[in-house]
Amino acid sequence: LVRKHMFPKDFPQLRNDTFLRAARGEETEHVPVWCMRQAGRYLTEFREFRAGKDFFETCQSPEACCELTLQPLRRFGFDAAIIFSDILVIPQALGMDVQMVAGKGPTFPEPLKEPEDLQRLTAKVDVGKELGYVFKAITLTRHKIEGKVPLIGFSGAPWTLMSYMIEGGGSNTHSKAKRWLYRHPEASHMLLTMLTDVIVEYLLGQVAAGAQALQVFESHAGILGPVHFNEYSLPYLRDIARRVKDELKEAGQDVPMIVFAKDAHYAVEDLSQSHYDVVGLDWTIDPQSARERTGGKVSLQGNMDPCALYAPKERISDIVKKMLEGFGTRGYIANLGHGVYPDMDPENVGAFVEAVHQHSKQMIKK
Ligand code: 1CP
Repeated sequence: LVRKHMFPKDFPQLRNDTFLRAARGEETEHVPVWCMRQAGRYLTEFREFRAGKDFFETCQSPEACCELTLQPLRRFGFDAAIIFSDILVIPQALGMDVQMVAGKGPTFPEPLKEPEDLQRLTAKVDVGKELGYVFKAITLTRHKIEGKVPLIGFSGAPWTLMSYMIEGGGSNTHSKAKRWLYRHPEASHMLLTMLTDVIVEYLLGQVAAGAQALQVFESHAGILGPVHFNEYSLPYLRDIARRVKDELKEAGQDVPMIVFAKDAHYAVEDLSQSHYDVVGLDWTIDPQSARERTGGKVSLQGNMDPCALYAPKERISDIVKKMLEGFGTRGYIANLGHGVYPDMDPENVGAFVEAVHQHSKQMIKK
């Protein structure tokens, strides 16, 4: 797929490859930093741009996605950008209706209820046709970013997408989706396999369009527990990385892949051996123990509590310093343990970015 779609697009030359080098475990002059949800409602310019527009229509406009991706880069010295989109574009590509309801979040009017409902899903998704708007957004953004920083593409992971498709939206217990795991294991694996096949093509299409790194979001890992994680999440995460990497290798490409399985601290060892270059961590795991448990085999990304950004700026600087000391400066990408909250003061996000750069430069010089 990459070979088929890859053609020279004359992208501007990359001027800051710190993030890519850290992902590969190479030396850097400072620790790179970006934030999950760095494009988001905490920015006034984001709220103004999004005002009155439908969320998924915004996702379908390459120009809008490009603008929203670039907004945080104009304010802060982030070392990477992540394409503005959403993980739920995949269920849409499979034929499901998803709406963004104000005050409620993403909503599926007709979620999957029983295994028979799998027949409603498109059996053979034409990824280029259904998700070509994301590829266009990536190509456009890669040009407009002018080589300032690398552009990250992303996808939701199979279990997380499955849980939305069955729950019909956000959930605390995920009990409807977990009911399938206990009651319909075969149908669950069938759905996870369908999703995996689409995700692999989707990620390869993003690279062909210009994505320079890929992150896979298993945001609902924590609800599973180790036994179910090993059966319903990890094999698919592994399969995605292996298939994407194999295909990229044949095309002579090497694009770092990040796996972020939120609240899956029990799985950190396994995740570090699942073909990803980087393991993203939430704040419930101690940096030093994460390093010890992953044995230097992968780079790590994370993991400051998003709420730590509510602290006064001097405190943020201290927290960042401790975090850097815990992870070390090599093979490390600073980030939050989850997305920036919508009520965050942008100045504190700026203080976080600056603290990472400042402290890490001093640590690396020594
Ligand atoms: O109107 C709005 O602006 C709504 C807020 C919003 C935004 C800014 C949503 C709705 N999605 C997004 C963009 C988005 N989503 C990005 C953009 C790039 C960036 O990070 O800057 C990304 C990477 C995502 C990925 C995403 N969407 C995840 C994985 C990351 C995570 O948060 O764990 C998940 C779980 C979603 C689903 C989703 N989309 C939006 C909301 C509010 C939710 C969560 C719903 C829930 O479970 O309650």
